[in-house]
Amino acid sequence: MKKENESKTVFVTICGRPNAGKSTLLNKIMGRKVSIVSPKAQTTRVRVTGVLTKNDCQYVFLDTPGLHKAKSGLGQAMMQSVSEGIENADITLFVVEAGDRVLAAEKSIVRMLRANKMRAFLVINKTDTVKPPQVLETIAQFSPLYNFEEVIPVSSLTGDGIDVLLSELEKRAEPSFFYYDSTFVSDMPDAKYVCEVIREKMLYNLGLEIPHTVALLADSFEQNETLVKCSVTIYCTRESHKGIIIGKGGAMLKKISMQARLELEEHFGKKVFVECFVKVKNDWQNNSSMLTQLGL
Ligand SMILES: Nc1nc2c(ncn2[C@@H]2O[C@H](COP(=O)(O)OP(=O)(O)OP(=O)(O)O)[C@@H](O)[C@H]2O)c(=O)[nH]1
Ligand SMILES: [Mg+2]
Repeated sequence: MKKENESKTVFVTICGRPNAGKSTLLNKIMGRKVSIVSPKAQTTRVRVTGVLTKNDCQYVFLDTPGLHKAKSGLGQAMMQSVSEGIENADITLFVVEAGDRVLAAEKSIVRMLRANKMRAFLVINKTDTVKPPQVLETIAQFSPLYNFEEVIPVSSLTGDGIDVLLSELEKRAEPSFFYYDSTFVSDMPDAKYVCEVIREKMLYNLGLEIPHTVALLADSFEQNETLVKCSVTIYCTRESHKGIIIGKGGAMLKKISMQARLELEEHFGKKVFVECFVKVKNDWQNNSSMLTQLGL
């Protein structure tokens, strides 16, 4: 543990509209995957911490769910986690997609920032997808919304601008002891990470509705030097969804599990055996004990 006079820390919350690329940004900063990513909105459901220690600076990042109008207990808990994340940050990264226009989600974030007089950077993401004049247009759209301390264009795909972002954040770090060991990366338990990777594969393989109405919980998780064994229950809300998730002769579930297994073997550096069961649990999104079990 470093002494206070030689180390510094900055707490950074990443927020923005669904699909702005917040989790991709965190993964790029970390140089590894800590938070799942997909082209579908509302991929991230719970806050994910990523801790990066570079020399004498510890950056503690919090990835949050995309801001949207909550329609269920799940949505409300997700939105609550965004405002708590903002309240606890030294700096909030307000992530927008290059080429986007201001919508209700951005206005809500601005209200949260104002309410707490939070310091914030405007981060224009996905600069690889537009021409430079469009980046300027996006800055012109969003920068009047708040008194941003910095406006930083980045591409979370190519890594462009990430070094500038980190150096501006480092300038805001305060002298303190390290809150986490310098090798610490993420607070997500392994069993939860397995569920998240499976959910990510569901987001890629199933249509729009089903992945948003599933919840995954690990029933068991064991590992030794060479093998990870995990049993997971996928809760869905309708019998018809269960059939689609399992697929003809189990083909869909097999495909999802196989894709997850390959990625998890890379992640853990050992063989992975995942067993998935699908169960119907009506209206779990409004079941408080289920939400607690999911970490919300
Ligand atoms: N081309 C390009 N694509 C990006 C970039 N950043 C993210 N994406 C893509 O944008 C999509 C959404 O990325 P996520 O990181 O899941 O977005 P998010 O903001 O975390 O979304 P939620 O968790 O749903 O709020 C994915 O398909 C990413 O691959 C970028 O800089 N360039
Ligand atoms: Mg996300």
